[in-house]
Amino acid sequence: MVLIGENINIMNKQVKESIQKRRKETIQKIAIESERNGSDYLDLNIGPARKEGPSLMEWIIETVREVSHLPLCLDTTNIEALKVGLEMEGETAIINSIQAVEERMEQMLPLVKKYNCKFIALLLGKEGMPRDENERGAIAANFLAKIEEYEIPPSSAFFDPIVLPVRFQQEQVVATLEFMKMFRELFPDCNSTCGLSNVSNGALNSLRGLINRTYLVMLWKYGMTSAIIDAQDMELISIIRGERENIKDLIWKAMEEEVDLSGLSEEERNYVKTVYILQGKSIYSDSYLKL
Ligand code: THG
Repeated sequence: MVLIGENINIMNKQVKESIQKRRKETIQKIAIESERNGSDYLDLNIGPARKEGPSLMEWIIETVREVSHLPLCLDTTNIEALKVGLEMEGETAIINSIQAVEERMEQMLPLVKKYNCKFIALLLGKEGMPRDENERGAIAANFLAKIEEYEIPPSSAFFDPIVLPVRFQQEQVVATLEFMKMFRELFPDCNSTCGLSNVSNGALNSLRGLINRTYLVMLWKYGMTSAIIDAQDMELISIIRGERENIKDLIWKAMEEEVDLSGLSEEERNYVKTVYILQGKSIYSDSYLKL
């Protein structure tokens, strides 16, 4: 599983300030820590970057390159900024992301071709958010046809089925799982990824790590090949790296059958209860662990 550290993100207050004042320290600290914790890529999320997008992209890549050699995931909707990043990083970069809208695909797939880079194919079509797993499948099939039209290898695409918050859209969390269940069979040569932390947005801070970790292990069972994650969550990284096999096995088991909670540790019970929430078997509430 390819892990992309999400922490250099303009939505974070300190990162935003660091970018506005062009002060390298915060960003470099995050880059070093994300690499040390085991990230494979760093996501550089500079948002729409309407002002000075290209110079901002150049500055932030130079800033990160002074302290880390990890490959980069260029997270911006600003095409001019993206081009600067691709000139600097070439085929090691991942474009984050290309929306499944004709205009965006036709604008951006030639860049994938030119730089021979990878890209995230966001399953957000012209009608907006897909409603269920079948709409996700239809958008993905259409996207793959475009990719083939441009003679881009399907393995360069990381399909992102869009992860939404369980607190507000529990049925969509289930739909994304259902889509992933079909994915390997429908798109065997393609990669997949997601913005994992979206799933716990708005949930109690004390629950976020647990929800994120459980959901990623569930998506992993269905063959997800990558995720954009909180690189400060060492527990998440150690589970994915195979250092907590008991937790992984328990989550995979709870996905298939009713697990007897008596005799489990509190940590294990919490993982099992979270599986049932993310499968839609129990309804989410902030106090679900206490029920
Ligand atoms: N798919 C793709 N790219 C993405 C996303 C996606 N990039 C951005 C985002 N979604 C993934 N990255 C993050 C980064 C941070 C958080 C969530 C997703 C996050 N941050 C904290 C919070 O909101 O509480 C802190 C930020 C703040 O201070 O507000 O949750 O889905 N392809």
